[in-house]
Amino acid sequence: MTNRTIAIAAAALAAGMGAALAQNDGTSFSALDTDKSGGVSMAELKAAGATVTAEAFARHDADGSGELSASEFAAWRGAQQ
Ligand SMILES: [Ca+2]
Repeated sequence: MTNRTIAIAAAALAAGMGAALAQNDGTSFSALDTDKSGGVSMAELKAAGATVTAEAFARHDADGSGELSASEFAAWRGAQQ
């Protein structure tokens, strides 16, 4: 492997890592649903560093499932802004 090849490989690796970080920046529903249950639990929100109270979580957990569905999550995110 030439030095140039190594540099290209390193750049590709860095780009790949950037994409991985972007997917896991804690802002998307799928990134927050770390156990892929189809819902975001209070624990998953807190693990991502979100500030959420039990009261606010319960208010947005419209069906009382204990997790925010994609639509419940969208409503919660909307209320954060
Ligand atoms: Ca989940």
